[in-house]
Amino acid sequence: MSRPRYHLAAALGLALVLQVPVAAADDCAAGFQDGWARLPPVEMPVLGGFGTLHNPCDSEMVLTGASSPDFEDVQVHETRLDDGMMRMREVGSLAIPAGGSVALAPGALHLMLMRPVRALVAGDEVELGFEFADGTTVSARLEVR
Ligand SMILES: [Cu+2]
Repeated sequence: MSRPRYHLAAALGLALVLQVPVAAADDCAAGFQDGWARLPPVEMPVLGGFGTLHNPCDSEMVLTGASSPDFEDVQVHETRLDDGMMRMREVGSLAIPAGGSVALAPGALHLMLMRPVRALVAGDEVELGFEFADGTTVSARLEVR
């Protein structure tokens, strides 16, 4: 009975290894973790998207945009307190320092997932592709909550 368990552990271990960003200079890539999307409290065609962007590389990475097959449009937004009002505005690009990370969180920097192409309920997963200034892309999954 221990053999199947060993194989399962090996498979899980491999899956974990594959999710760790490779820090080698040649194929260094950004990563995105703990992704989730928040259903609006009232029926609106927009969800907030959150998670943490990681840059394990030796140089700054600049996020230039994101897209999703599950939404007609995805924007990167920041939330600012402006004359006592919380306002959001689109951010054209977002720098992630070398070896650093940037959190996308409610009330701060976030993704605006606009006009879902299908009805979404809590527990669904949506796909996202981040695009960086160096031409690389990083795909991610966000859990709908
Ligand atoms: Cu927004």
